[in-house]
Amino acid sequence: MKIINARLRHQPSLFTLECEEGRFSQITAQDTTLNSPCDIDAKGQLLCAPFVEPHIHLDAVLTAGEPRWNNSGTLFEGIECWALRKESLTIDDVQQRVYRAVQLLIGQGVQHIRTHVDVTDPQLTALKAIVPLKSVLAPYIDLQIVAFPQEGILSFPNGKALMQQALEIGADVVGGIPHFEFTREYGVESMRWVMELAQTQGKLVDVHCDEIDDGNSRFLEVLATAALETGMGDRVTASHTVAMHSYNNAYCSKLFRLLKMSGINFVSCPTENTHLQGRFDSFPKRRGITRVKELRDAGMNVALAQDSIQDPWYSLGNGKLLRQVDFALHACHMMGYDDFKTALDFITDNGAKVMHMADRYGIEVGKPANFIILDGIDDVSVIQKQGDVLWSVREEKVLLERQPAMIKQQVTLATI
Ligand code: 17E
Ligand code: FE2
Repeated sequence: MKIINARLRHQPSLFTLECEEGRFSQITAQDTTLNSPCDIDAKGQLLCAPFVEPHIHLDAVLTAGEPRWNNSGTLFEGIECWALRKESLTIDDVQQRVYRAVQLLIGQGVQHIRTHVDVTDPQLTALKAIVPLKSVLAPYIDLQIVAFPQEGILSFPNGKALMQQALEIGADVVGGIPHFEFTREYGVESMRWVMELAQTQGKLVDVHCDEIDDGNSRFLEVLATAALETGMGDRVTASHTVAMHSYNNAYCSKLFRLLKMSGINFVSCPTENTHLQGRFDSFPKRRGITRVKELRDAGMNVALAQDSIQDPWYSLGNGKLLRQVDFALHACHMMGYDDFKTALDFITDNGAKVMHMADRYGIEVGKPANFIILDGIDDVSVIQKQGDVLWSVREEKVLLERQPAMIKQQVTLATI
């Protein structure tokens, strides 16, 4: 496969890319625009590595309102609604919804997905439905599965055994939810147990950590200390961490030293947590997003994610990660030109680091020929336009080609 007239991130010239046997074989700078035979003419648009969705709950997608709506908009009512919906899960129900959601994600340029799957279900139905999809969907996406104990590990009957069983069935990552355990002591113990399990089984860790507007929810320090002391480091991810929004600055300053030493990754879900958090506030209402800008500026790895597509926690969502970037830039005060220049990192390279697949990810000779072409010439213009994904290609196979929307008629105010 040959692609001409592509722009690459942070490069001034146009490039020709050649692929063989599913991998990039040559990447060469062009002096001028070419008009030669090719498979894809990128027409000067930005070619970059596919988008990464490092945190979504595929087991719950497209269940909003079933069997009832979340009226308060809190995380806790979401968990109640989901507990009701969980009772009627079947393998087919889960798989059909996953296919529909993954179709949406592919349509928005995503090729790498980490999904949390609730394992606080004695039957483990959702997990058993999703594990086989890893190989079924492999031609289109990479799928990583987190064993996620939605209702707790120590606070749910047989919680530990269910987590262990989930790993045997095929989960890749160990999850946790310390802020939802009955007591602080259970939360701390769950973190110790999760880290030990992951270490002995050679798994990654991704914890829903401090997803609560309680400045006293301080499990992040427990997780980061364990990551540091076990050497698990960047194999560990702290998701949500929204209590950090409510920590006082002095505590946060001390905490950042530990976070940096630990090397852990962060995932923030900006639309989800702005919606779920602040629900017990009157005015002013907290935005409920972790300190994305401050973590990034301190040199830590932060990725953005959607969390939900139309589920008991969040009734909107359409697979579009660029929406998360736009939202985070606003809500986290990252509206400087330098912020825009690297904004796509949040949904590309940073997510790839979270998923521990950086060695198979990126536009480089020898790596899999996976890429997207966006409507825009660089990060700044893609963010400004909210540019569509025009192509998505995986190991030389075209997953998506989109024609930009065409305006049939419009008044002209100026001729530029
Ligand atoms: N479960 C949870 O604990 N938190 C969330 N944000 C979602 C599910 C979507
Ligand atoms: Fe989540």
